Amino acid sequence: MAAPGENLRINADRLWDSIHEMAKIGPGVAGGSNRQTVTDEDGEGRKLFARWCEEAGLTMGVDKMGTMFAMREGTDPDALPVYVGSHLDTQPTGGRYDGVLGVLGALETIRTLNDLGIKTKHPIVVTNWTNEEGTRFAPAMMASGVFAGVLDMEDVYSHTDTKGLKFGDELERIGWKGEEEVGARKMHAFFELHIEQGPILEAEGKDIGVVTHGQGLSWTQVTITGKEAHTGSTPMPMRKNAGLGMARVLQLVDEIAWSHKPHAVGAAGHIDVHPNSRNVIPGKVVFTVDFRSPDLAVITDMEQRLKIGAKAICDEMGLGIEFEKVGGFDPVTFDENCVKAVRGAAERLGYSHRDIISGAGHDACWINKLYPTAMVMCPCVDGLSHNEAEDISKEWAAAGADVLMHAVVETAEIVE
Ligand code: HGY
Ligand code: MN
Ligand code: MN
Repeated sequence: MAAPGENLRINADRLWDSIHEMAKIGPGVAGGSNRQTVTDEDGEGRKLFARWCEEAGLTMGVDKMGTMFAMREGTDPDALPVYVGSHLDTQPTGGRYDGVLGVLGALETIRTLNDLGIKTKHPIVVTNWTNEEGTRFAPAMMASGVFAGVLDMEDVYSHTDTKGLKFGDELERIGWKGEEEVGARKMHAFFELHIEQGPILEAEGKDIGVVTHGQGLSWTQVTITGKEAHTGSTPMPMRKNAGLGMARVLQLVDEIAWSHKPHAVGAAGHIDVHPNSRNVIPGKVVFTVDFRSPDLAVITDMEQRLKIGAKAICDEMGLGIEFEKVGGFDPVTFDENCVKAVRGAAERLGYSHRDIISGAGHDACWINKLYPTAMVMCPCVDGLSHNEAEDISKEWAAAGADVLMHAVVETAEIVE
């Protein structure tokens, strides 16, 4: 397949303006974003994205998980489309670029092809996957997981947020539950642009990450039960302190992850304490342990040691403990040809680059199970993400979107 020439570049100002226009919807309190999945803010962001797609002449389809597919026709209607995109939902204290750069970078490809009147054999479909973050409703990468056949739609429809609202009801309430069967669409390939969310590219002065692999993820929800009692009048030997049990288990989580250095990581980001009252000893705590590694055997070892060690801690303290697997996927190896298209694009465009393993999970990790898939990464300041101070430069955004466009256009085959 002929690669486009090095002068084919996106419009960096237009991309940058679109990202910051989107950031006005569901703003965080500190300059980032709080556009959590299937909230009214998510609905507003979807409306803006849909308007931009219409202005770019794209045909919109929405599936039963609310994922948005905006298609630019190819010259060969029988050719499977090249899909390209990411997610518009954010963390509660998220940044402006996580996911958004990938969706709007994909849209910028279309806008640039339209400007130049470039046609491709394969259609190109810009995609906004529903609920990539998994923060309001677990698990992460929910819609792409249903699309890939690894999650059950009726089951995830019933998943609730901390207020007891159901995902399926909320998707319907914001008016974005589509008609299309999830997974019915067939792809020629899928590409995703994403900020690195780690420190490597910036530290090494690289413009582009050529993502060859993605590390695996395991989410185990742990429930520890003790006994509510007065924090003042209950003698220490009589306490059944679920909060203390959790503290000792979290120390164990840290030790387990460190035992597999340098790549494995472990922490708990979600913690609910009951009744969470200043003068009541916690009777119940619910928290999610997030383990990750590029090596599946390491993930399995960490899960097993968590269960054995946490059970021993709770037995010794007279506490109850339950475990529930609430999310996870195996380490990912992306498609060689798609990775080559990304690497070749970075070289052709003169961007410094290095191969990299994705530390975070992405929709591409699930789609890679079905179709040839690869990712492009750009640096982010101090490697910071899932924080309102998340930041990138316009130049990094443009480099990433240039490489994304070249990989997509080469794979979609330019028609002279
Ligand atoms: O959890 C993840 O890795 C992704 O940011 N949802
Ligand atoms: Mn993301
Ligand atoms: Mn994220």
